[in-house]
Amino acid sequence: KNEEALKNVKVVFVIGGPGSGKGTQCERIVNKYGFTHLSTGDLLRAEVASGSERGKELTAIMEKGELVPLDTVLLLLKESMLAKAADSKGFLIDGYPREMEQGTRFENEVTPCQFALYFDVSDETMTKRLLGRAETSGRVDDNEETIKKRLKTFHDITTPVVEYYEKEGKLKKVTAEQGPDEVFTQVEAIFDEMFK
Ligand code: B4P
Repeated sequence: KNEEALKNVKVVFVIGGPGSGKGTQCERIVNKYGFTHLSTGDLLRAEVASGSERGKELTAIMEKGELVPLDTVLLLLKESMLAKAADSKGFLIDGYPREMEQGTRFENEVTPCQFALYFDVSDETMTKRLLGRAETSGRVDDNEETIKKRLKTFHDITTPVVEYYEKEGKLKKVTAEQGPDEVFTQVEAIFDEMFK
């Protein structure tokens, strides 16, 4: 029954390295196009903040810049989608899929994505942004050492996901080096085209 409720929802995956601007752009997409934003990073941090036993394990993984186990992420994601499905016109799934199996499992068990939005940025720019955010974020993973590991995880494990959706003809790439306004102009062109 649960699966039924999610079968016809529209889903856009949002992929990009750490600090590529996913969260920032998703906020703007929600304001203009009315999608429901679900960030797997935010869901995991909420789980940590709840103080649960599972949360403690998650902190240790995130501090190392590694990926949280697939089943944990997928379960959190499905739960929040179900809670919001009734009044959602579509979901922006931010920070997911980060590994091949996350994509295939989701598309088999929930629904295929409309497309994957990819924010392409240099390591140098991502590092600069994250170090900037580190001054105020209080996040366990916004420090130089963890940022290096997050970038490595991205290149080793997430790049094949990007290549997969490109091959499928479902990748929409945005060059995200410039400021939020310039990046959003590219995002708008994609959403206007896809959902006109
Ligand atoms: P996330 O929360 O997804 O963190 P992130 O990749 O750093 O992206 P975030 O959204 O925070 O940053 P953004 O680019 O928007 O993941 C954290 C950790 O959670 C992962 O390392 C992993 O351990 C775990 N995790 C999450 N999802 C998982 C999954 N699916 N499977 C397994 N594990 C998972 O912004 C960064 C900064 O840049 C901000 O300060 C922003 O203001 C600034 N900025 C953005 N755009 C800009 C622009 N155009 N110009 C200048 N600054 C900009």
